[in-house]
Amino acid sequence: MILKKIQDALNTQLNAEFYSSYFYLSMSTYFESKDLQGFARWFRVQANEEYEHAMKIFDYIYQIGGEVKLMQIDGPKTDWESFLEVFQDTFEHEQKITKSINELLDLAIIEKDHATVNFLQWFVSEQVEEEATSQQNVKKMEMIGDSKSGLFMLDRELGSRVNQ
Ligand code: OFO
Repeated sequence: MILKKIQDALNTQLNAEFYSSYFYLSMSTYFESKDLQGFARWFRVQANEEYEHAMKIFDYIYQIGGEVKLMQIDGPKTDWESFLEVFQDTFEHEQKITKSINELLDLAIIEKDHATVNFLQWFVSEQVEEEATSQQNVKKMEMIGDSKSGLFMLDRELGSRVNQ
């Protein structure tokens, strides 16, 4: 039987993943409005991935006999000072998510909830990848600077991202 504090923490993480999806969808709409369809596509795929992360937690809570509690999802930021800022926000957000996954894992370890410790391993690996990718995107945007052709090339590159 699932411990109430683990269930609550999983539900909080579930909400964070739904928020992530909403946050990235907001970035996607921002780039649509700037006619950067490749960037819009990349963030839309990212939003889909975050939804999948949320549903992994959703399914797991039921699998272990718990109860899913859906909570209000905060409204995401909808405008940015620059394209670079969007990518910086992405990296910063992923660092926050890593921290919350680690805290959840710490709790599962303290509570000796081995099933949840095992379940969270996938998220630990995923966060290494998510942070690396978002940091690479920031670096690429910094290299591009004010170059329109660089922006066009990166838009084309990111636009080739497909749903996994
Ligand atoms: Fe971005 O990995 Fe889930 O939140």
